[in-house]
Amino acid sequence: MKNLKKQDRKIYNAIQGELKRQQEGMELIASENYVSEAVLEALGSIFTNKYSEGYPGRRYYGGQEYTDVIESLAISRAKKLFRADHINVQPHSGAPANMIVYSALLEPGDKVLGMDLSHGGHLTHGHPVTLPAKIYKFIRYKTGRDGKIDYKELEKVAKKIKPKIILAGFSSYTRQLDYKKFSSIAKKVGAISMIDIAHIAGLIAGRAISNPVPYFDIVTTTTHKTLRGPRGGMIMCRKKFAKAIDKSVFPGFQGGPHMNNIAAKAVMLEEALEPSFKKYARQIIKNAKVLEKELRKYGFKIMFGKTENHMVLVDVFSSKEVAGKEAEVALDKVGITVNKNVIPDDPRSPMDPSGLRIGVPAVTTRGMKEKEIKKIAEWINDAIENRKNNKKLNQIHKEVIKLCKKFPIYKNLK
Ligand code: DSN
Repeated sequence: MKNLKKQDRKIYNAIQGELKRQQEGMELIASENYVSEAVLEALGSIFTNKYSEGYPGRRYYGGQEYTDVIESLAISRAKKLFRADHINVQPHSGAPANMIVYSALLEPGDKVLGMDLSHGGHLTHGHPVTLPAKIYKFIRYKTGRDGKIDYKELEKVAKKIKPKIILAGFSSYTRQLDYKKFSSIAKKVGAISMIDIAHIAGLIAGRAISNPVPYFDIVTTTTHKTLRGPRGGMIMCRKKFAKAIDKSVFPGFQGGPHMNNIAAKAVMLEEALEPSFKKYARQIIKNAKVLEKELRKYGFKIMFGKTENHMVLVDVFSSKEVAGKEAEVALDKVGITVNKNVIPDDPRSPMDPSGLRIGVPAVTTRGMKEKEIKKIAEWINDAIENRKNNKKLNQIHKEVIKLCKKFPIYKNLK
């Protein structure tokens, strides 16, 4: 970064600080990951200079011979990976991808049945503070005492309210979804079936969990979580929805696609087709299960019964008598990054909820396995229990940095 260093020292210094934070920190935010240096190079490429409204072979401006190459490659690689009929790789991220789908398929006031936020759903699945919830009518389903979605209740509600879309998917739910049930309930009530796989796309791509694409009419995802690509979104759909989705992306919702980002998505998709990505995806699940087992041993209450994906949600308030926010701050002090999170029907406020969401995709990318995960669980427990003991926190922090240095993320970045 010699040009940046010379021209804009303040930004350069912040990037260097962030690099050190990422290298020396234990990243356990379930939605974060580290892209490869090849993905970074594509993202930082001169494709950022180009406007290319439209789609390969039918753009509005000239000079598209290379943008068409990269977007076509991204599409064909994504199709191979997810076996989808149609894919749009232009959405800027997950929230716009969901909004694009709603506006393609719904009229204002139409009903959507989606998962409740505190039960693991996402803000864009109908939380009242969001724009979609102001335009469409969201009715939200929940999980039962056993941590599973109550599909009988879901069917009953669907029959009663007749939603236009039944939406599956989550951002803090840890169990595998029953794709067949979602799809058959949607068919029974004449709804469009949609799933948001943002969190688990990498596990699906790596065949560590089964592929929902054959069961759903519409699939949205981000590209930067378990999939380990640049920040971005994608929409997959059955042929019959392709035209409506493409029109809703452009000109309906977005302007020029971010071609540097699409180039980086294409690089990530090729990486995800490699056999090593399958190993990565399987290791994520092994690591998450070890984390669950260890945290349980230390007395943490595990939500939803268990984990079947890349993360664990714990009720830290009832387990350790510490609020989510305070636990998050204590862990930050030892270089372990997690996020406070609501638990089902949380009695506490969303700004200071009862839970912590802890995910392993990023540490798994570094090469950490069961042995390191056991140590991480021990540090999480120690840091929370000794949150008022600065000496102990400093000692844990030193050990965290030492382990992170053994698993470097970027060997060539300076
Ligand atoms: N912020 C992402 C997550 O952490 O799940 C999704 O919005």
